Amino acid sequence: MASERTLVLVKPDGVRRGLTGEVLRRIEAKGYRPVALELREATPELLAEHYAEHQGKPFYDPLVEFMLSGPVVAMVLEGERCIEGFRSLAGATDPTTAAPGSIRGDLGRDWGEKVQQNLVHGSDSPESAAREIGLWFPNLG
Ligand code: D4T
Repeated sequence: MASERTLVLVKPDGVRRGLTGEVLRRIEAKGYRPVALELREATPELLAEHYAEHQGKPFYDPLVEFMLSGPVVAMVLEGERCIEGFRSLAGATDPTTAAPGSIRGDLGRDWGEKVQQNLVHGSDSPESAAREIGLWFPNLG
C-alpha cells in the first residue's frame, strides 16, 4: 500500500478548547506526518465547497455557522493508509457514542447544540482527500 495524504481539520471547538496540541500528539504518536499545517479562518465559500454533499440537509446551516465561529487548524497528513487511519483515530461522528480511545470518544460530548461539535474532520476517501486538499491547500504540490 503506497503512502497517501489526507486533509484533517481541528474544528473551532477543538481550537477554542486548546486541544490542537492533543490532537497533533495523537496524530504524531500514531506515526502520521504533517506536511502542511495552518491556523486559519474558513470562509462561507470554502465551506460550501467542502460540505457540498451536505447542502440542503437540516444540519447544514448550523454546521456552517459553527465552522465560522472561530479559527480552525487545517493540515495535510501523510502516511500509509492515513485516510482510514485518521478516521479511526477520530472515532464516530457523534461524540457521545464515539468509542473511548478515539479523539471524539475521549474529548468530545454533546453540548446540546443544533450540530455535532465533534472536534475534528478527516477526509473519508482518496477522492475526498484529493478534492479537500485542493480546496484548503491549493498551492501544495
Ligand atoms: P466530518 O466530515 O466533519 O469529518 O464528519 P464525519 O465525516 O464524521 O461526518 P459527516 O461528514 O457525515 O458530517 C459532517 C459534519 O456535520 C455534522 N453533522 C453530521 C451533524 O451535526 N448532524 C448530523 O446528523 C450529521 C450526519 C457533524 C459533522
